[in-house]
Amino acid sequence: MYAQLVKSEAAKTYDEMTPQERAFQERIDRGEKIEPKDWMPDAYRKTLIRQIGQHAHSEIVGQLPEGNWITRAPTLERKQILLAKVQDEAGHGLYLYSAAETLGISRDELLDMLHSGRMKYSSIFNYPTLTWADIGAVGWLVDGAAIMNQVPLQRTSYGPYSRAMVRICKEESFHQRQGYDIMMKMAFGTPDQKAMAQDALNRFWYPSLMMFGPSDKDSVHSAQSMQWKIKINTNDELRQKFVDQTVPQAKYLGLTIPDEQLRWNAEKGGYDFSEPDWSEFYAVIAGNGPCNGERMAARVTAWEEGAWFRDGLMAYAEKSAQRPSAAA
Ligand code: FAQ
Repeated sequence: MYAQLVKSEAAKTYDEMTPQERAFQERIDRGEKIEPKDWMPDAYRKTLIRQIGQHAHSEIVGQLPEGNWITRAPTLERKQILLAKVQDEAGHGLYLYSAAETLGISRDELLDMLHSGRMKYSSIFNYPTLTWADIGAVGWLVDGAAIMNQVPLQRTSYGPYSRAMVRICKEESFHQRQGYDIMMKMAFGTPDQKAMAQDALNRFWYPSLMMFGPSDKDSVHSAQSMQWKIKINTNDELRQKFVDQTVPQAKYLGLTIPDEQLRWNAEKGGYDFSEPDWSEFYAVIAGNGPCNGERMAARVTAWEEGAWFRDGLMAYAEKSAQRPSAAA
C-alpha cells in the first residue's frame, strides 16, 4: 500500500537538462502556463497526475466526515448549508478529475488507484467527526488550511489545474467562514458548547498542521515541484502562514490552541509552535489512521453500488449516438 512514497530525484540544474527540458523550464520561469497538448517531461506529467489525483480523491473522501452530520445538523438552516458544502466538495473533485484527465489518465484509472491503495488522499480525512463542533472545526481549520495551500496553487504552472483552483478557492473561502460561524455560535454559547468547541480544536489542531505535508527537510517532492512551479511554496512556509492566521482567530473565540510552546516571535514576525507528531502522520498516510478502513470501505461500496447507474448512462449515450438525428 502507498507505494508511491519513494525519494524523488533532486531537481536538475540547467546544465543537466536536455535542450527540450531547458526550453520547457524557461517557459515556466517566464510564468507561461503549460497546456495539455504542450510537450512536457514525463516526470512533470507524473507529478501532476499524482498531486491532482490525490487532491481530487481528498475532495470526495473529504465529503465523508461531514456527510456524517447532515442528518444530525442542529437546525434546518445548518443542514442546508452543510448539504451545499458537501455537494461543493463533489464539484471540486469533478473539476480536479477533469484536470487530471487532460494529462492522459482516465477517471476510472484514478479511482481504481484510490480503491486499491495505490494513491493517497489527505491524511486529515482519516480522523472522525465526533460532535457537531467538529463540523465547525473542519470548516474553520481544515478548509482554512486547504485555502492556505490552494490560493498559491491558482498560480501553478499547469493551466487546467490553475484554472480549477480559481473556482475552488472561492468556494473554500465560503466554507471556511461557515465553519468559523459554527465555532462562534459554540464558543459564545453555553459553557458546555464552549467546551465542545475547545475539544474539537484540541483534536483537529495537529491533524490540520499535518495537511501541509512533512517538514521541508523530509519533503520528497518539494524541490522538483517548486522548480516546475507545480508547488509555489514549501510545506513549512504554508504551515507557518496558517498558524499565524489562525492563532488570532482562536483568541477571538476565547479558545486555546493546544500547544504550550506557542509564542509570538517578533524577530521572525510569526509564531513559534510545536511540530505535529510526525510518526502519527506517517502511520495515517500508511493506512493506519483512526478511520482509514472506514473511509476506503465507504468509497469502494459507493463505487460498486453505483455500477448500475454508470452502465445506464453509458447505454443511454450509445443509444443516443445511434439515433438518426444524432448521425445527421
Ligand atoms: N496527506 O514530498 P511531499 C481538501 C505525502 S484539501 C496525505 O511534501 P508533495 C479540501 C505526499 O503525497 C486537502 N499524504 O509531497 C476539503 C508524498 O507521498 P507520495 C487536499 C501526504 O506532494 C476540505 C509524501 O507524503 N489538498 O481536500 C500529505 O510535494 C474539507 C511526501 O510529501 C491537496 O491535495 C497529507 N497531508 O506535498 C475537502 C493540495 N502530505 O505521493 C473536503 C494539493 C504529504 O510520494 C472537506 N497538494 N503527503 O506517495 C499539495 O499541495 C501537495 O501534494 C502537499 C504534499 C502539500 C499535500
